[in-house]
Amino acid sequence: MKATALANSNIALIKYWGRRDDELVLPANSSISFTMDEQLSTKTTVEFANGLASDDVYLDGRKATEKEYARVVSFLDLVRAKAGVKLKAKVVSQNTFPKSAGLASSASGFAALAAAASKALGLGLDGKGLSMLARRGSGSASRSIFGGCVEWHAGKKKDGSDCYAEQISPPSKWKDLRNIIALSSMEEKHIGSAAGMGITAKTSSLYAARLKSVGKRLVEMRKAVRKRNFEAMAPIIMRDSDSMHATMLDSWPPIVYLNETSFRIMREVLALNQSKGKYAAAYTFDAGPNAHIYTTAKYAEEIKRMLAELPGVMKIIECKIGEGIRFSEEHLF
Ligand code: 2P0
Repeated sequence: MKATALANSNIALIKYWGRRDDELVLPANSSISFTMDEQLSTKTTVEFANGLASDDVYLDGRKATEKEYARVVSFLDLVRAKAGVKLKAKVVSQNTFPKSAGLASSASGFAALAAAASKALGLGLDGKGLSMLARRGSGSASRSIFGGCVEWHAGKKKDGSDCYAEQISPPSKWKDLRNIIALSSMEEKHIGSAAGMGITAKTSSLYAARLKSVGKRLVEMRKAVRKRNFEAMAPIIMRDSDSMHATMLDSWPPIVYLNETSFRIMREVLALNQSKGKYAAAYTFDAGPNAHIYTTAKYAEEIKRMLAELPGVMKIIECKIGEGIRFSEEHLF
């Protein structure tokens, strides 16, 4: 009753920020992302066994903190309930990148955990079922089940049965696309995503306007993805990130994830596009200050050189578009 799965992180083009149901993790709007390559991945081994008195959780070579442990155990409880078993589990998980560096480790983390735990208990879930399960651990994890370009449907039903992710374009169609990541902070975020989006939904007067405009951007983004038209995608990507961060700043107390380096990078990307006379690149930021610059292979070196010269940029990672979850026989214990 042991299984190992790998999942990669994903970076949204149309963001998820706000829920219609906290318990079931149902988002207020649909979102669209690209799954990253193996540089941003999590490998997780889960074993359910007789004789374990309690769950045992290790992350990146150390025992999980109390908070991490509680989150993993409540997720394992969901999987156990589905399988009708009471067995405790040992979980060992390894990230290829620093946790909480704003690189969406919970997306790859809960996607890998959902895949490994459900396989270990023989649940036999398909991609849709896995994305619905992963969603309960972390909303964005539902998208990391699949590779390429992925849409997570918000759905309308109260029970969440129409709320799942699916691939809308395979990674093979995006060989030329890059996400150049500029890390400008390794600190933990000052407020977690779940708490942050709750505050925004409750207090920001811009939030309702964002939900309205997201609907339009989703329609345009699906069309641009279908046509593989990066130039059409770029302004939508930037404006959706700006819209989300505006509602964060409009929250009370205000939520501010971006730092001086983030704003500097926004200006540099806009200037680059201006100088090329076209959309060569698009910035986007999650719940953290690190920049994700979507671009094509042609401009990757130029953008990396630009970033390397900026004060505050600590590390640059060039990611390609990656695959969804994989299973492995090379267990972590
Ligand atoms: C997204 N984010 O669509 C949005 C955009 C962040 C901004 O889903 O706090 O990585 O670890 O549960 O799951 C962030 O959510 O955050 C997220 P935690 P998670 O990707």
